[in-house]
Amino acid sequence: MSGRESRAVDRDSAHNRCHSKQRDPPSMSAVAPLRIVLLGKSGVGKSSSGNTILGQKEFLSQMNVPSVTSKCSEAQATVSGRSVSVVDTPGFFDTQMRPEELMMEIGRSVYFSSPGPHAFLIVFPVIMRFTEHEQQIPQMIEQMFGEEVLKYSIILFTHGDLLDGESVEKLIEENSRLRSVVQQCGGRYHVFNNRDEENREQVEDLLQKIDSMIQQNGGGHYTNQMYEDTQKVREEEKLQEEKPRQTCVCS
Ligand SMILES: Nc1nc2c(ncn2[C@@H]2O[C@H](COP(=O)(O)OP(=O)(O)OP(=O)(O)O)[C@@H](O)[C@H]2O)c(=O)[nH]1
Ligand SMILES: [Mg+2]
Repeated sequence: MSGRESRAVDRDSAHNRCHSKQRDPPSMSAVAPLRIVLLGKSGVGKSSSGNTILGQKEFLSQMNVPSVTSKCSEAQATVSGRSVSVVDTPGFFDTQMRPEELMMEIGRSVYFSSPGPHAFLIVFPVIMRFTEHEQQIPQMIEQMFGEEVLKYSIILFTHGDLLDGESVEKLIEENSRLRSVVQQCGGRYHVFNNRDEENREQVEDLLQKIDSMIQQNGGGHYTNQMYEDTQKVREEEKLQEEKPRQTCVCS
Protein backbone atom coordinates (compact mmCIF):
# COMPACT_ATOMS: atom_id res chain seq x y z
CA MET A 1 0.00 0.00 0.00
CA SER A 2 2.95 2.33 -0.51
CA GLY A 3 2.01 5.79 -1.69
CA ARG A 4 5.31 6.22 -3.53
CA GLU A 5 3.43 6.02 -6.80
CA SER A 6 0.78 8.47 -5.57
CA ARG A 7 0.16 11.34 -7.92
CA ALA A 8 -2.55 13.57 -9.22
CA VAL A 9 -4.29 12.37 -12.36
CA ASP A 10 -6.89 13.65 -14.74
CA ARG A 11 -10.43 13.48 -13.47
CA ASP A 12 -12.64 10.44 -13.69
CA SER A 13 -10.84 8.40 -16.26
CA ALA A 14 -8.12 5.91 -15.56
CA HIS A 15 -8.10 4.70 -19.16
CA ASN A 16 -7.96 8.26 -20.54
CA ARG A 17 -4.90 8.70 -18.36
CA CYS A 18 -3.14 5.95 -20.31
CA HIS A 19 -3.61 7.87 -23.56
CA SER A 20 -3.28 11.45 -22.42
CA LYS A 21 -1.50 13.27 -19.66
CA GLN A 22 -3.61 16.39 -20.19
CA ARG A 23 -5.27 17.78 -17.07
CA ASP A 24 -8.61 19.51 -16.72
CA PRO A 25 -8.18 23.27 -16.94
CA PRO A 26 -8.55 24.87 -13.48
CA SER A 27 -11.81 26.53 -14.57
CA MET A 28 -13.38 23.05 -14.86
CA SER A 29 -12.96 22.36 -11.14
CA ALA A 30 -16.12 24.36 -10.38
CA VAL A 31 -18.31 21.94 -12.36
CA ALA A 32 -16.51 18.58 -12.25
CA PRO A 33 -17.86 15.88 -9.91
CA LEU A 34 -16.21 15.66 -6.52
CA ARG A 35 -15.38 12.46 -4.65
CA ILE A 36 -15.04 12.84 -0.89
CA VAL A 37 -14.08 10.20 1.71
CA LEU A 38 -14.90 10.68 5.41
CA LEU A 39 -12.42 9.21 7.91
CA GLY A 40 -12.19 9.28 11.70
CA LYS A 41 -12.79 7.39 14.92
CA SER A 42 -16.28 6.07 15.60
CA GLY A 43 -18.85 8.53 16.86
CA VAL A 44 -16.96 11.67 15.76
CA GLY A 45 -19.69 12.75 13.32
CA LYS A 46 -18.66 11.22 9.97
CA SER A 47 -22.14 10.12 8.89
CA SER A 48 -23.74 13.36 10.10
CA SER A 49 -21.15 15.33 8.12
CA GLY A 50 -21.88 13.23 5.03
CA ASN A 51 -25.56 14.09 5.40
CA THR A 52 -24.75 17.78 5.89
CA ILE A 53 -22.61 17.85 2.74
CA LEU A 54 -25.23 16.06 0.62
CA GLY A 55 -28.11 18.07 2.14
CA GLN A 56 -30.11 14.92 2.76
CA LYS A 57 -30.19 11.95 5.18
CA GLU A 58 -28.23 9.28 3.32
CA PHE A 59 -26.16 7.84 6.15
CA LEU A 60 -27.48 6.48 9.42
CA SER A 61 -26.52 8.44 12.51
CA GLN A 62 -27.97 7.88 15.96
CA MET A 63 -27.54 9.33 19.40
CA ASN A 64 -26.33 7.19 22.29
CA VAL A 65 -25.24 4.28 20.13
CA PRO A 66 -21.54 3.43 20.51
CA SER A 67 -20.86 2.57 16.87
CA VAL A 68 -23.43 3.00 14.13
CA THR A 69 -21.61 2.61 10.82
CA SER A 70 -20.04 -0.84 10.41
CA LYS A 71 -19.61 -0.87 6.62
CA CYS A 72 -18.51 1.68 4.04
CA SER A 73 -21.21 3.13 1.85
CA GLU A 74 -21.45 5.74 -0.86
CA ALA A 75 -24.12 8.31 -1.69
CA GLN A 76 -24.38 11.05 -4.27
CA ALA A 77 -26.30 14.29 -4.60
CA THR A 78 -26.21 17.53 -6.51
CA VAL A 79 -24.77 20.18 -4.20
CA SER A 80 -24.77 23.79 -5.41
CA GLY A 81 -25.29 22.53 -8.95
CA ARG A 82 -22.43 20.03 -8.95
CA SER A 83 -22.35 16.29 -8.51
CA VAL A 84 -20.83 15.23 -5.19
CA SER A 85 -20.13 11.67 -4.09
CA VAL A 86 -19.47 10.95 -0.41
CA VAL A 87 -18.03 7.72 1.00
CA ASP A 88 -18.89 7.13 4.66
CA THR A 89 -16.65 4.75 6.61
CA PRO A 90 -16.70 2.97 9.98
CA GLY A 91 -14.21 4.00 12.70
CA PHE A 92 -10.98 2.81 11.06
CA PHE A 93 -8.92 3.92 14.07
CA ASP A 94 -10.83 2.08 16.77
CA THR A 95 -9.23 -0.90 18.41
CA GLN A 96 -12.41 -3.01 18.28
CA MET A 97 -12.08 -3.42 14.49
CA ARG A 98 -10.42 -6.72 13.58
CA PRO A 99 -7.43 -6.37 11.15
CA GLU A 100 -9.13 -8.45 8.42
CA GLU A 101 -12.32 -6.42 8.80
CA LEU A 102 -10.29 -3.20 8.59
CA MET A 103 -8.53 -4.34 5.39
CA MET A 104 -11.87 -5.30 3.84
CA GLU A 105 -13.44 -1.91 4.64
CA ILE A 106 -10.40 0.05 3.42
CA GLY A 107 -10.78 -1.90 0.16
CA ARG A 108 -14.48 -1.03 -0.03
CA SER A 109 -13.76 2.66 0.54
CA VAL A 110 -11.20 2.54 -2.29
CA TYR A 111 -13.73 0.78 -4.55
CA PHE A 112 -16.45 3.37 -3.83
CA SER A 113 -14.11 6.33 -4.40
CA SER A 114 -12.29 4.90 -7.43
CA PRO A 115 -10.52 6.19 -9.55
CA GLY A 116 -9.52 8.19 -6.46
CA PRO A 117 -10.88 10.78 -4.03
CA HIS A 118 -10.43 14.51 -4.54
CA ALA A 119 -10.58 14.98 -0.77
CA PHE A 120 -10.22 12.97 2.43
CA LEU A 121 -11.98 14.65 5.35
CA ILE A 122 -10.43 13.64 8.68
CA VAL A 123 -13.20 14.17 11.21
CA PHE A 124 -12.78 15.20 14.88
CA PRO A 125 -15.32 16.78 17.22
CA VAL A 126 -13.94 20.23 17.92
CA ILE A 127 -14.48 19.76 21.65
CA MET A 128 -12.64 16.41 21.73
CA ARG A 129 -9.79 15.76 24.16
CA PHE A 130 -6.78 15.37 21.91
CA THR A 131 -4.62 12.49 23.10
CA GLU A 132 -1.48 11.03 21.56
CA HIS A 133 -3.75 8.61 19.68
CA GLU A 134 -5.62 11.44 17.94
CA GLN A 135 -2.28 12.99 17.02
CA GLN A 136 -1.23 9.74 15.32
CA ILE A 137 -4.34 9.47 13.13
CA PRO A 138 -2.82 11.32 10.11
CA GLN A 139 0.13 8.88 10.09
CA MET A 140 -2.27 5.95 10.37
CA ILE A 141 -4.10 7.33 7.32
CA GLU A 142 -0.80 7.50 5.41
CA GLN A 143 -0.14 3.86 6.28
CA MET A 144 -3.60 2.86 5.07
CA PHE A 145 -3.90 4.97 1.90
CA GLY A 146 -0.36 5.99 0.90
CA GLU A 147 2.15 8.65 1.78
CA GLU A 148 0.85 11.49 -0.41
CA VAL A 149 -2.63 11.22 1.05
CA LEU A 150 -2.32 14.16 3.47
CA LYS A 151 -1.89 16.54 0.51
CA TYR A 152 -5.50 15.64 -0.29
CA SER A 153 -6.75 15.89 3.30
CA ILE A 154 -8.64 18.48 5.32
CA ILE A 155 -9.41 18.31 9.05
CA LEU A 156 -13.17 18.59 9.53
CA PHE A 157 -14.17 19.66 13.03
CA THR A 158 -17.75 18.74 13.95
CA HIS A 159 -19.84 19.94 16.90
CA GLY A 160 -19.15 23.57 15.98
CA ASP A 161 -22.35 24.44 17.90
CA LEU A 162 -20.58 23.45 21.13
CA LEU A 163 -17.74 25.94 20.65
CA ASP A 164 -19.77 28.36 22.74
CA GLY A 165 -18.24 31.52 21.31
CA GLU A 166 -14.70 30.13 21.48
CA SER A 167 -12.74 30.48 18.23
CA VAL A 168 -11.33 27.35 16.66
CA GLU A 169 -8.17 29.29 15.75
CA LYS A 170 -7.56 29.94 19.45
CA LEU A 171 -8.08 26.24 20.26
CA ILE A 172 -5.56 25.26 17.58
CA GLU A 173 -3.08 27.85 18.81
CA GLU A 174 -3.33 26.66 22.40
CA ASN A 175 -3.27 22.90 21.82
CA SER A 176 -0.03 21.55 20.38
CA ARG A 177 -1.52 18.14 19.48
CA LEU A 178 -4.40 19.76 17.64
CA ARG A 179 -1.94 22.09 15.93
CA SER A 180 0.23 19.17 14.85
CA VAL A 181 -2.75 17.36 13.27
CA VAL A 182 -3.81 20.50 11.36
CA GLN A 183 -0.22 21.18 10.24
CA GLN A 184 0.13 17.64 8.93
CA CYS A 185 -2.78 18.47 6.59
CA GLY A 186 -1.11 21.62 5.27
CA GLY A 187 -2.97 23.85 7.75
CA ARG A 188 -6.35 22.97 6.14
CA TYR A 189 -9.38 22.70 8.43
CA HIS A 190 -13.07 23.48 8.48
CA VAL A 191 -15.79 23.61 11.14
CA PHE A 192 -19.25 22.05 10.76
CA ASN A 193 -22.33 22.34 12.90
CA ASN A 194 -24.26 19.24 11.85
CA ARG A 195 -27.21 20.30 14.01
CA ASP A 196 -27.80 23.24 11.66
CA GLU A 197 -29.01 21.44 8.55
CA GLU A 198 -30.25 24.66 6.97
CA ASN A 199 -26.78 26.20 7.00
CA ARG A 200 -25.62 25.59 3.42
CA GLU A 201 -22.95 28.27 3.72
CA GLN A 202 -20.80 25.90 5.81
CA VAL A 203 -20.99 23.36 2.95
CA GLU A 204 -20.23 25.96 0.25
CA ASP A 205 -17.20 27.10 2.26
CA LEU A 206 -15.98 23.51 2.58
CA LEU A 207 -16.36 22.93 -1.16
CA GLN A 208 -14.34 26.08 -1.81
CA LYS A 209 -11.56 24.82 0.46
CA ILE A 210 -11.62 21.49 -1.39
CA ASP A 211 -11.45 23.33 -4.74
CA SER A 212 -8.42 25.34 -3.72
CA MET A 213 -6.73 22.15 -2.44
CA ILE A 214 -7.44 20.49 -5.81
CA GLN A 215 -5.86 23.45 -7.58
CA GLN A 216 -2.80 23.22 -5.34
CA ASN A 217 -2.60 19.55 -6.27
CA GLY A 218 -2.56 20.38 -10.00
CA GLY A 219 -6.27 19.87 -10.72
CA GLY A 220 -6.49 16.13 -10.17
CA HIS A 221 -7.52 13.56 -7.59
CA TYR A 222 -5.53 11.24 -5.35
CA THR A 223 -4.41 7.91 -6.69
CA ASN A 224 -1.85 5.19 -6.12
CA GLN A 225 -1.35 1.57 -7.17
CA MET A 226 -4.23 0.41 -4.96
CA TYR A 227 -6.69 2.84 -6.62
CA GLU A 228 -5.38 2.05 -10.11
CA ASP A 229 -5.79 -1.71 -9.56
CA THR A 230 -9.30 -1.17 -8.21
CA GLN A 231 -10.20 1.04 -11.16
CA LYS A 232 -9.12 -1.74 -13.54
CA VAL A 233 -11.39 -4.18 -11.69
CA ARG A 234 -14.30 -1.71 -11.96
CA GLU A 235 -13.71 -1.24 -15.68
CA GLU A 236 -13.65 -5.01 -16.20
CA GLU A 237 -16.88 -5.35 -14.22
CA LYS A 238 -18.47 -2.67 -16.42
CA LEU A 239 -17.36 -4.51 -19.56
CA GLN A 240 -18.81 -7.78 -18.23
CA GLU A 241 -22.11 -6.04 -17.46
CA GLU A 242 -22.27 -4.59 -20.98
CA LYS A 243 -21.39 -7.88 -22.75
CA PRO A 244 -24.81 -9.63 -22.56
CA ARG A 245 -26.51 -6.45 -23.78
CA GLN A 246 -24.18 -6.27 -26.80
CA THR A 247 -24.86 -9.93 -27.65
CA CYS A 248 -28.58 -9.20 -27.54
CA VAL A 249 -28.24 -6.34 -30.05
CA CYS A 250 -26.17 -8.45 -32.48
CA SER A 251 -28.30 -11.61 -32.52
N1 LIG B 1 -24.19 18.78 18.72
C1 LIG B 1 -23.69 18.15 17.65
N2 LIG B 1 -23.80 16.81 17.56
C2 LIG B 1 -23.29 16.21 16.47
C3 LIG B 1 -22.64 16.92 15.43
N3 LIG B 1 -22.22 16.04 14.50
C4 LIG B 1 -22.60 14.82 14.93
N4 LIG B 1 -23.25 14.91 16.12
C5 LIG B 1 -23.80 13.82 16.93
O1 LIG B 1 -22.74 12.93 17.25
C6 LIG B 1 -23.23 11.60 17.31
C7 LIG B 1 -22.37 10.71 16.37
O2 LIG B 1 -22.53 11.17 15.04
P1 LIG B 1 -22.36 10.21 13.78
O3 LIG B 1 -22.48 11.05 12.58
O4 LIG B 1 -23.26 9.03 13.89
O5 LIG B 1 -20.87 9.76 14.00
P2 LIG B 1 -20.06 8.66 13.17
O6 LIG B 1 -18.65 9.13 13.15
O7 LIG B 1 -20.69 8.41 11.86
O8 LIG B 1 -20.21 7.40 14.12
P3 LIG B 1 -19.97 5.83 13.74
O9 LIG B 1 -20.77 5.52 12.54
O10 LIG B 1 -20.44 5.11 14.96
O11 LIG B 1 -18.49 5.69 13.52
C8 LIG B 1 -24.70 11.66 16.89
O12 LIG B 1 -25.48 11.66 18.04
C9 LIG B 1 -24.80 12.99 16.15
O13 LIG B 1 -26.09 13.56 16.22
C10 LIG B 1 -22.54 18.36 15.56
O14 LIG B 1 -22.00 19.07 14.70
N5 LIG B 1 -23.10 18.90 16.68
MG1 LIG C 1 -21.37 6.65 11.02
